[in-house]
Amino acid sequence: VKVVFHSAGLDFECWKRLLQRQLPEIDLVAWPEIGDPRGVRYAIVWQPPPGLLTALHDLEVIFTLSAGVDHVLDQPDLPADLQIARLSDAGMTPQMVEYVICGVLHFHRDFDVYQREQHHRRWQPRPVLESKERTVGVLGLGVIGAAVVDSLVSLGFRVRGWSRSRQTRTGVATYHGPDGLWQMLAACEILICLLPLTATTRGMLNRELFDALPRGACLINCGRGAQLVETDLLEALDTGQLRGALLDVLEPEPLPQHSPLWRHPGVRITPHVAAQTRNEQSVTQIAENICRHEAGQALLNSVDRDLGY
Ligand code: NDP
Ligand code: OXD
Repeated sequence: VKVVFHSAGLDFECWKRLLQRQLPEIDLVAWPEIGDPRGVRYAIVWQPPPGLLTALHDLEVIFTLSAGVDHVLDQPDLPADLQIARLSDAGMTPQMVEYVICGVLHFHRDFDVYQREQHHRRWQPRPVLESKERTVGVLGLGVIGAAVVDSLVSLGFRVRGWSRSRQTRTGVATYHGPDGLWQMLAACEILICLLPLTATTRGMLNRELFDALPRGACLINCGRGAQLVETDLLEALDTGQLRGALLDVLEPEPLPQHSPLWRHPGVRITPHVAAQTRNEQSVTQIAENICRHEAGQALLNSVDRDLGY
């Protein structure tokens, strides 16, 4: 069974070794040196390059090397009947928990304020709020969002969470659907986005949403850059409606040199590193799914193309 692989950032030889250890009959080939494309039924990709989808006529399943699948669904030449399976967790969840907790504590304990004070050689202690006096909201209660809200609850924060369908989590006030969003936002002093990029979530971190937060709220975006309207963020920071933003995902990536976000005092940026997939766990999920597909069984973590995630 020939499987095409494309990822700019991952070690192909390592992937080949790990996949063949689990499925010796797999011939993993790196795009574009794939030889005859006929009969290739599987591709494993992060950001498919132009031409890949049209060259592989016999493709049945595309496995993304990521939790988010926007980079595949955005492809104009994506065949309507192609199945897509994503990675779920794949070692990312504990990393995202660390990242978000780091960001929440950064704002909760005023590190952003003291960084600016230090710059001006000012010594100005502020009262320390207890975590139970702080409301944190999480957009997205999926595999990653659920673990994040649990960890915030364990630190004592007042936690609110939002999803598309109704979800319940111990210690979390949950909201769902468009109406639920506006109810939830009113109290969120720190808002974290862990949503997939879909037609509905694109551009939703915008002025209207920022205005629905308490004045001086903070934003942490770990979903996708295209969920954020950059000009609205800059305006909200400049008027003080938002106090600060920590952005791990940007649009486009890498962030262009001329972007005002690089130098804005209210913005901290990391280069899409909140959570990285672990090779062993990713290979195991994909190998299992190949076996399931070969046996005529439904794929795990398959993407609902209508919902976009
Ligand atoms: P899941 O599919 O498990 O969870 C998605 C969550 O978003 C679900 O709770 C879902 O609701 C909710 N959701 C989707 N659409 C809407 C909507 N229109 N309105 C309200 N809620 C919505 O995904 P993961 O938790 O695995 O990953 C989430 C995203 O995090 C990825 O798509 C990716 O963009 C991003 N990510 C970023 C990383 C980074 O390093 N920065 C690393 C990994 C992921 P419901 O529960 O009802 O289905
Ligand atoms: C992902 C990501 O979606 O790394 O897996 O952003």
